Amino acid sequence: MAEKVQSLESLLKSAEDIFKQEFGAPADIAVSAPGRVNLIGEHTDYNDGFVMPMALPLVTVVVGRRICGEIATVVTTNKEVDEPRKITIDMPNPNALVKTLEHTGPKWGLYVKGVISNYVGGCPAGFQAVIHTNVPTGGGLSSSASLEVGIYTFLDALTGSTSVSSNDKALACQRAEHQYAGMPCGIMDQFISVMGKEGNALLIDCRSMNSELIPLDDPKIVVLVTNSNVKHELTGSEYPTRRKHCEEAALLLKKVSLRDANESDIQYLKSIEADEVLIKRARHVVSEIQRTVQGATALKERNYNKFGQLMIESHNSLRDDYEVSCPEIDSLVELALKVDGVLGSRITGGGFGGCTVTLVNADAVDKVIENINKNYKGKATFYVCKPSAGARILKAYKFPE
Ligand code: GAF
Repeated sequence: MAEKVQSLESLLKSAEDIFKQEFGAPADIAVSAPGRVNLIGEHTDYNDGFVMPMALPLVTVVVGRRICGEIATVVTTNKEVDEPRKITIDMPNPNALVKTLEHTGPKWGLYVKGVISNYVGGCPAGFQAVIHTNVPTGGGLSSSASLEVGIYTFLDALTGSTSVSSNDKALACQRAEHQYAGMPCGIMDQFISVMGKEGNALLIDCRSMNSELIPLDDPKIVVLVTNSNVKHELTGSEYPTRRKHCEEAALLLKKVSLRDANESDIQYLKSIEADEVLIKRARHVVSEIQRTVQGATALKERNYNKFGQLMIESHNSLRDDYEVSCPEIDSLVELALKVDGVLGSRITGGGFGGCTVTLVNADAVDKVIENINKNYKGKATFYVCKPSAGARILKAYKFPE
């Protein structure tokens, strides 16, 4: 059986109850920000390429209230993160040019501090907040971006700020992750968490930051997310290395980024006997950008067989050329593809564990789950997901116009 995703209303109610117990007063602000699953376009965002994620019904909720003074007290209910799960932050002086906060404390708190110090809306004062989430931690579904975007949206609700564009909001959250978590991520995860729309995937051009809604609301088709529940601790070191390989390949080709490369550039790399690893990385990125653009057309035409085929090619390229898969994930993809009615399946997110995404006819979902439960060596978790909304303010102060 797929997991029953806790509704936003029920998640919000629990968060508000916990806030009241913790701080002895009701929360008067509430926001939510989703995790994401990427349908196609993996490791292309930091190459200025295209990606096509959708926002998930799995969300991070932040509830709280403003208080007098310059101290923020933030509690997370997530049992999977480091302790302490309650931190206090001296809010940066709103007039200071540089709002750097100390890089100390638990990692989840660094995301919070990163967003506060990169916030470009109004002047956040002191506050109390509870963070409550059902996005699996470290499962490749962007729990970090949903936390960053959740905190940013909370600060918007706290200050009444509406002055910043969605792109700038996503960029501020990306800077928070670069500076405070040391993860040189692309823009995909923050962008979709801000901009997701119900019933649609989003084709994002990571160079121009323009995006196009791609309807994905056919009741006969299901997006099944399968969590391998494994996390090989490689993402931290391997992700920056992949990024470096891409930059090196682009440099050899005298291109701004691999977005500007094509198949003849791969032939050129071979002809100058460039390092085999760089050739493989570049081949993945060049072909994945093409697949993503083709995938968007296929989805618009409701050509799910074509889209599924592109997903399979994407997975093979990520496994063989980009080398970011792992045996558990490969096994989940193979087990899904064995079932009639499965259109495509692939690894999703940064890699080295986490989740797969499978496009499947609605009447075959149970058989996929059954086949995986029977044959997968570990314990998988399943989510049947509909494209959902981006970050939202659920409850706010009334600010004068
Ligand atoms: C992680 C990163 F945060 C994204 O920016 C993206 O590069 C993804 O890995 C791979 O497509 O989620």
